Amino acid sequence: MSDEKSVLIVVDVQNDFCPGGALAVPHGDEVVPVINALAQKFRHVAATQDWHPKGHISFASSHPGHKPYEVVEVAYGPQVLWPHHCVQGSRGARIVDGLSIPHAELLIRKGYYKDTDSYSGFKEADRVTRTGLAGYLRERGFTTVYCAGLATDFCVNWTALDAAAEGFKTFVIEDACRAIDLNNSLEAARAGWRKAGVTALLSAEVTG
Ligand code: VGL
Ligand code: ZN
Repeated sequence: MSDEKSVLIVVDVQNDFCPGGALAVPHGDEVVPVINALAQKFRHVAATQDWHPKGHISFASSHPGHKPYEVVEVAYGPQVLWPHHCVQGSRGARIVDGLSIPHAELLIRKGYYKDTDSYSGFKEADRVTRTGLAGYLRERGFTTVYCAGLATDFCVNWTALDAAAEGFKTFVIEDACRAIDLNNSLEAARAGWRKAGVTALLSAEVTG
C-alpha cells in the first residue's frame, strides 16, 4: 500500500518465536519470506518487539509450582504462563536476521514492565498502560493498519483488536502470520475480529 495513510505493523518476528526458540510458534519462520515480499508493497512499516525483563510475570519460572501454558490469576486478570522468552538483550529477543524491512520507521517494544505482560503493541495487559503506538500513528496521519507476524492468536490478535478499538481501519494478513493455537485460541481470535470489524486478508489481496 503505497498510500500515505496505511501502515504495516510487523509483530514480534523474533528468534524466540521461531523453530529452535524458547517459545517457538509452529512454522513461525515461514512468515519471514511472506512479510519480506509484503513489506515491499508498503510505503510505511512499523514493527513491535516483545521485550521482557528477567523474572517477568508471564514466565512460568516466576510462579513456583506452575508450568508453562497454565493460567494463573494476577492483578489484571488471567495470565497465561510461558517459557521464559524474549529477555531484553538476549539472542532470542532479536528480530529474526532474515527479516528484511529496512524501511521500517518505528520499532516499538512492549512487555518491559516486570509485573505486566503486553501482547498488544498498543496497550499492556492491565488494559491501561499505553505503549505510545496509537499516538504515534495518529500523529503521523495513518488511518489504516495492516497486521502481520507472530503469533496470530496472541500478539497479532491483541494488536489488531486494539488498533480497531483506537479507530483505525484494521486488517490481519493471515498468510503473513502463524498461530500458537492454545485451547482453540485461533478460532476465538477470528471470532473476535469479526465482532470488532477487523478484516482477515491474504497478502495476495494487498495491492501495491
Ligand atoms: C507472544 C506469548 C508471549 C506473541 C508474546 O508474540 O504472540 N506470545 N509473548
Ligand atoms: Zn512475551
